[in-house]
Amino acid sequence: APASAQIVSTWDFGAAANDAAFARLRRGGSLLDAVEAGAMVPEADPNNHSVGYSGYPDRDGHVTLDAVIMDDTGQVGAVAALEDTMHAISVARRVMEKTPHTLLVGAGATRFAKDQGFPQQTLLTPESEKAWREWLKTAHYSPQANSENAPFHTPGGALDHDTIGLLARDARGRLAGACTTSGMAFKMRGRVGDSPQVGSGLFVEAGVGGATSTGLGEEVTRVAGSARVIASMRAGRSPQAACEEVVRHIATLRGAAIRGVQVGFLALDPRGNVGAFCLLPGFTYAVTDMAGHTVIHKAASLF
Ligand code: SD4
Repeated sequence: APASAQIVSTWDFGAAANDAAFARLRRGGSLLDAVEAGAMVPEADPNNHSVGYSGYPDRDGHVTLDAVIMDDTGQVGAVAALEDTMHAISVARRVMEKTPHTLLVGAGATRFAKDQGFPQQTLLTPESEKAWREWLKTAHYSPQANSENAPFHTPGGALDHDTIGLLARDARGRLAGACTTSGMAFKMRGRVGDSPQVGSGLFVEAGVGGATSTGLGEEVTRVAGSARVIASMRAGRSPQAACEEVVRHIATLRGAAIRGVQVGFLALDPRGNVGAFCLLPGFTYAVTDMAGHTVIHKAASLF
């Protein structure tokens, strides 16, 4: 099976994540093992300020993590607003495996992770704290539309470090996916984005495909974006056409409200067709083929 597996993930840091995911498959791991291993790479990376350790904090200075993992047999686990555990994806998987629930949030998620023996540590690094203190100087403590975007997205392009969503496929066309993030920088305390919400940040369906999203989560959640991509594929569209359909839908629905906002979708079908589309230029994704070779692609954009 590993011989014809395929891994895709969002952004160009996905290359390192895909390598880790592929290595896990090669060692006999399952698709879930693979996407978890991949997601753990940016989670541990101190230079990535939008996932896991060293993520930018919320407005109150707390780093809070969102993650989801799922396969195409209906298994799913997620955490939102998790604190003090670096590998949110592994806690999400533990929710899936050890609880009767699909989503734990906030203090409950944090306590569950601790009880499960995950190492507890502060996730705020001096560098992230500095960025937050810098932001505090000018920030109004009120939910301003798109202010969270500023550190990441400039008109005409998005920074290449962002939420990671991974999709994996095996030789038989079975699928699994993972998505993990520290959410939008300097978000309101308690804010949960698209990433950990099944159907928004990630969706996987047997025989149809997997889809994941990145960008301003509110614009994805509003339309249950990843579930909508899969619905479009179920209706016969290719992964590419489905990603385009949903981005166009968001643009039509939201009009001027999404000016300067980035949203991107990445999708994979059971035969290995890959699609991606975004609002603004700058969204990249990494595709790793059955030989373990990775190519970074630039997604086409609406604007
Ligand atoms: C969120 N979609 O929390 C995530 C984060 C992200 O650009 O992708 N940021 O809204």
